[in-house]
Amino acid sequence: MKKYILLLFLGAQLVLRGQSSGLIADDIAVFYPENYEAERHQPSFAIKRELEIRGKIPRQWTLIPQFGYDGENSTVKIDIDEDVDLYGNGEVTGSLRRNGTSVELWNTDNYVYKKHEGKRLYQSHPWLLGVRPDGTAFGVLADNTWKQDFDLKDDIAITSYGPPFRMVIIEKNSPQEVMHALADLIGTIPMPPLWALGYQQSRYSYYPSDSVRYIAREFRKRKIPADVIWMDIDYMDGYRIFTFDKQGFPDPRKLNRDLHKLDFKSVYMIDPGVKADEDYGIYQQGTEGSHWVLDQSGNAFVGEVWPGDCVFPDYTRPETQKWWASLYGDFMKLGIDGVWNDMNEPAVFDSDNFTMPETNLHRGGGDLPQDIHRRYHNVYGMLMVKASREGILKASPGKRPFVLSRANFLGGQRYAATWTGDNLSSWEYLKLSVPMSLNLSLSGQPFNGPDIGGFSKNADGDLLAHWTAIGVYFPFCRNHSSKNTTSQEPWAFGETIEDASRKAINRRYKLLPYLYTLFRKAHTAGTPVMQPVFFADVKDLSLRGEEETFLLGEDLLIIPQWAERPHLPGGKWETIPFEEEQDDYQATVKLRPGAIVPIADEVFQSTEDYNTRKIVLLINPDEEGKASGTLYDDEGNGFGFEKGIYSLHRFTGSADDNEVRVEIKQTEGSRKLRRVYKIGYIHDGLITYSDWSADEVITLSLEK
Ligand code: NBV
Repeated sequence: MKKYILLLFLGAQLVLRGQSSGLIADDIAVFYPENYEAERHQPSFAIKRELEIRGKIPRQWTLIPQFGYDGENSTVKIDIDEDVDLYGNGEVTGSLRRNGTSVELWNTDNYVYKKHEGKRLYQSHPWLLGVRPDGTAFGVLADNTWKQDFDLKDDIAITSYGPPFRMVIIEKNSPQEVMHALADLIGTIPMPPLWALGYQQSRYSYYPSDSVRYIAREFRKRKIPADVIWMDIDYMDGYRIFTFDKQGFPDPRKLNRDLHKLDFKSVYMIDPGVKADEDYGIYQQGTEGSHWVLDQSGNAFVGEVWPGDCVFPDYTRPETQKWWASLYGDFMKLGIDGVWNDMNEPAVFDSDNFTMPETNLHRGGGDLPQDIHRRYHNVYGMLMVKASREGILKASPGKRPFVLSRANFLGGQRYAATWTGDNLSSWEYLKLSVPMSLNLSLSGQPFNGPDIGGFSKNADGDLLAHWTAIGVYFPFCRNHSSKNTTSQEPWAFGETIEDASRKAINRRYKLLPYLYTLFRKAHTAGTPVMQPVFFADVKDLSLRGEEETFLLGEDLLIIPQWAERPHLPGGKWETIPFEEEQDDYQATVKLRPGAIVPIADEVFQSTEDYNTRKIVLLINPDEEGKASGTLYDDEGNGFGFEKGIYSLHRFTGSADDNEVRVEIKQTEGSRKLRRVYKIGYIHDGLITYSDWSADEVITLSLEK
C-alpha cells in the first residue's frame, strides 16, 4: 500500500513538473529522465516513428521509472509487485520466466553460450513483458542502444554505460495486447517469401559445389521435403566477401540454376569484415569511399576475423549504407535467393572483448550523429541487415528479400529473421531452445529458430530425430552443423532417424496453410508465431513457467515426446492424428477447443509445389459447439499482396450431436481461387472426414 501511495505521488509529480513525459497512445506512456539529451539517443533504432505526446499520464498510473545518473552511467528502476511474471529480453539462456535473472545487453559472438555465463548473446532486446496474476500485462521498453544490463533479481533495474535514456511503458489487459502495442511501436516482420518457411539444410560448409548438388538430389531422391540449401563461408575466395572460391565454386550461377531446377533456393553468407587486401576490389572501393569504422585516432580500424586483417563498414553513414546495398546488385544476379549475415556483433578475434574497442568512432550522417562504438555496437548488426535488405530489394524489386542475421536489436525484425547462433548438439541445448525462441518471440522477433541438431560437437541419431521432431514447429526451421562434426542431414543416422525426420518435415509442409497464415498475422499485427503456453489461458498461473511445450499460433499446442511434466491448458484439446502409426519421436500436436486449422491434403516436396486447392479444415468445436479459423493465401512471393492480390478466408463452424457444419467466407483480398475443402472433425482422438466440397457451407453428418 505504501508503495502505491508513493508511486501515486511520484506520478503526480511528473505531471506537475510538466516534463515532457506523457501518454503517446492509449495506455502507453513515455518517461524522460531529467538530463535527457535527444541527440545521444535519437533517432530511435527500436521505435519506428518519433513519439508524440498526446496526453497526460493518468494519476493512477503505477509503473513509474525512477531515473538516476552519476555523470557517466545511468540507471532506471521500476518497482513491480512480487507476483508479476517477467518475460522477454530477447535471446536469452535459462528459463522462460525471467524473474531473478540478469542479462548484459552487449551483442557478443558467444560460441555455445559459454562466455559471460551465457548472459551476453548475439542480440540485444531492452524489453520486458510483465504479466500479473489477473492476466493484465505491461511492457517495459528502454529506448537505449548503449551498453546496458537488465537485472531482474528484485524489481526491474537497468544500468546503462551511457547517458540517461527514455522509457516507454505499455499497460494493457492481456499479454497479447501488449505484443500488439509493441508491434505498433517497433514494427513487424516484412512478409517473407513462402520458401523461407520451408525446411532448410545447412552445414559449415558444403564444399565444393558438387556436394551442394548431391545434398539437393538426396532430399529429392529420399522424398524428404526441403526448400533451401545454405552456403557457408567456404564458398568464398579466402573469405573475401562477394567473391567465389575458384576451385570449389567455379560457377555459382550454374550451381544456383541447378538448385532451382530441383526446386531448391540458395542462401549465401556475407560477413561484415572486409579483408584488408590492396588487391581486393571491395577493399579498394570501401577505402576510396571512406566507408570504414575508425579507431579513436581517426584511422580505419583493423581487426582480425576469418580473412585475417579486416576493416569494417561504418553502417551509420548513409553513404556506406548505400554502398553496401549496391554490392548485392551483381551478387544477387547470380541467382542467389537469400543472404545470411553472420559475425555482425561485430565479432573481432584479436581483441579482449571479442569485438572492436568501445572507443572506436562511427561517423553517422543524415539523422545519425557521430558517436563512439559503445553507443552503436548493439545496432551494428541491425544497421548491416537494413542495408543488406535494401540492396537485395533493389537487385530484385519484384521479390521479397530474405535475410538471416546473427546479431540484431529490438526492432531489427523489420529487416531480418534470426537464428540463435552457435549452440551445441546436446539435450541441454535442445531443451533450452524452446524458452530461448519463446523469449525472442515475446521480444518482437517472431521469425527465429535454433540450429536444429545443434551446431557444435556431434549429434547422434536420437538427438537429431527429437530435435527435428520439434524443430519443424519453430518459425525458422534449419538444420545446421559445424566443421569437424558428424554429418547431420536427416539420413545421416540410418533409416529409423531418416523416417522420423521425414515424418516431422512432412507435418510442417502439411501445416503450411496454417503456418503461412500465422506469418501473415505476424506481419500485419505483430502476433508471435511461436507463443508460450500461458497465452492459452492467461489466468492459469500454473502455465506461466511452462517451457517444454509451446503454442504454434493460438490453435496448436506442441508437446515434445521428451516433455516430462508439462503444464497444459484446460479444456478439451484434441490430438491431431497426422500418421496412422506412432513413432518414438513425433511431438503430440493438439488442436484448441474452438479452433479450425486449415492444413494441406498432400505433402509437398517443396513450396514450389505448394498450393491451397485442397484444404482440410481440422475442427475441434468448443463446449458450445462453436469454432472458427482463417486462411491467408497469396502468390508466395512478390508484392502483389500489398495491392490486394491475396485472399483471406474465414471459417465459422458449429456442431451438435448430428452434424458439423463450416461456413466459408472470403473476407479480404481480390485473389480468387478455385478450392475444395473437407472437414476433418476431431473428437475423442478420432478424426472423421466430410466429402470434398466447393460450396460455401460444408457439412459432415455424424452417424450415431
Ligand atoms: O561461418 C561459419 C560459422 C557459421 O557456420 C555459424 O553458423 C556462425 O554462427 N560462423 C558462426 C563462424 C564461426 C564459427 C565457429
